[in-house]
Amino acid sequence: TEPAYIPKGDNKVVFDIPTDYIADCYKYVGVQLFNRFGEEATERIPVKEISLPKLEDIMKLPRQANFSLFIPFHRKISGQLIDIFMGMKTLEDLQSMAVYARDRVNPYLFNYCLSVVLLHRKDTQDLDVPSVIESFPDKFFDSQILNKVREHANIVPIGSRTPIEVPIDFTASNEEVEHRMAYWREDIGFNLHHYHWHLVYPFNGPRELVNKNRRGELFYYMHQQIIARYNFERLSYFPKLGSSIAGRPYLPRVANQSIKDLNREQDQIKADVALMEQWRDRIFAAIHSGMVEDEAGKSIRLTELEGTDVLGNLIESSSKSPNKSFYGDLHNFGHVFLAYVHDPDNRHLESFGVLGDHTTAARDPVFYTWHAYIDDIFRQFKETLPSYPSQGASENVLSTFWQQSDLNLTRGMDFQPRGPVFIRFTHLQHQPFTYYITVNNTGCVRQGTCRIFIAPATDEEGKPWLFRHQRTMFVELDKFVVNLQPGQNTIVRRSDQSSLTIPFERTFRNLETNRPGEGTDAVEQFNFCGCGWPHHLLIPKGTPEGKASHLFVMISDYKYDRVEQDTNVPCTEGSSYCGIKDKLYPDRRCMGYPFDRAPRKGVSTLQQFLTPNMIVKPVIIRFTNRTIRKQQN
Ligand code: CUO
Repeated sequence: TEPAYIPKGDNKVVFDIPTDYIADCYKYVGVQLFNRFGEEATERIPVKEISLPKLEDIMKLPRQANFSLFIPFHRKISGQLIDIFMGMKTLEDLQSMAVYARDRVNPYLFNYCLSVVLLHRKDTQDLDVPSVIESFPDKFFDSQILNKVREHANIVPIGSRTPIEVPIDFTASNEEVEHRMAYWREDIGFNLHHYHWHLVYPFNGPRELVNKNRRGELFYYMHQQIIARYNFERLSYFPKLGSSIAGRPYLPRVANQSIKDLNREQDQIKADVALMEQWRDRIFAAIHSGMVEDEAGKSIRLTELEGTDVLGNLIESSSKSPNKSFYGDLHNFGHVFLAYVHDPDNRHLESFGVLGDHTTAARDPVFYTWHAYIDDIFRQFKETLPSYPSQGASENVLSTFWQQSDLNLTRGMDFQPRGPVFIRFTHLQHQPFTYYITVNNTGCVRQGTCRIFIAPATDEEGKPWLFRHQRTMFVELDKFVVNLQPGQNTIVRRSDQSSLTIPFERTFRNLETNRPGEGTDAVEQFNFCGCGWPHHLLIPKGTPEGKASHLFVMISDYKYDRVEQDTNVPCTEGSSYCGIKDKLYPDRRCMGYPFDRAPRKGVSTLQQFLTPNMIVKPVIIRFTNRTIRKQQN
């Protein structure tokens, strides 16, 4: 009865569907159901009767099972359902198909496929997909919280309800050292960004969905930045942290388990650890020889500019991999092996853990170990590339603190009476700030790209970095084009203009983030726009004493950066980690430039790396352990 998508400006809709569409098990109460939900509806939408395709294969995944794109069988049936949805001739037919499938196929599978399709069909560009957190709050919050929400809704009338507070330190205690990073790993905005990234860049499905400009390289860069940011946060350890909680259906992973050969007939998975080793060895051999072999036995050179992209598709792997049967599916299977570490042969009949699901994978510390390993493989390749050639303070403080925000999660929950119940959760936030950059242009009028990064100033022991270590720690903060007059120029740029972040309201799009009764602002173009680093995590947490950091600014010649295309399109925000929808990646340089490669000979410190178009400023990141309530609009 909740619509699969929401026509703009209305969220009380009920579908009048042909009785054939009601799932067999509920046919006997079909009419009562309509009456029950129809009462509240402000709009009824008739559903057209169409000839329905067979869903048998797709329905082999039970409705109660969890769904994982990493599992080849799930991948196959999701490809089938995406094909069916993409193939519907009109929007009306798609709606009929969606209504029919909704109560038959696995809900996670259904939600994923329909989201991908609404994101990619030409005729659905103005439709809103409910946020995954709203459809499946249990992937983000513990069942105890959700039970409290239900109880509250049952007892307290609309208008008198208060937010349900999510306690800090819900998932573990600080006895577990890894728990000190829970505030970051379990940050809802971060997990939504990661989930969206994979929605926008699916690794299989119809060609036009996978074939996107530099998708393999973006897989490398976006995940490399996650690792760099995670490491920065780790260097900011401060005890007594934590925010939200892990989903209930996932099995825990305890310390010191190791992966074993998988043999799970029910999931159609049989894979040996030795196979992973073989894939790994072949990938390394390819990197060391600078060539990969495609399916026809032809060699493809891993070039300076495109090699990372080829490797990204090969390692992830996506259907753009030049030779899947030989190089395999290393990264995806790493997720699978780790997700089943507690029950590799299904003897306990247990489903996968959080690693099996993009929505939740990044909550597990081992995600960072696995992705750091993947990142190391890319790094080996980058080491083979030539270094970028040489070209010719008052204390800056960034402040971080906790913020509490409210979210309405009740669409994904079935209870009566309806009406919103808010959850109040705690996340990291920083004080807005402004960059003032002085550039001396010794040439004529020209354009440049201003690239801003930040890294910790010292390693975990407080010692100065070797540049070859520090360069992997740089996280991007912003990237934008500047017009430079001859002589001195001052560039003023606000932190909230960052090219990698999207505002809080967009991360949590169409969840009412303001108080009940005060109205919601127009929902933005939000399908693709849901991808983007959450703005509240732009600045790493820092420490109470002030974490010494290096702020790096560089102006590169726009002549070599420019990509000719019309970027006057909606939602170009967040492009650094997400690209721009249906466009080329808006920067011709290798992603991560200038830190993606080993330094030129003789450079062992950051200072030695600097050329006249670069500058480094010391910056302190100071964390204050106070909590601020978000101003409600
Ligand atoms: Cu995003 Cu492994 O690619 O989780």
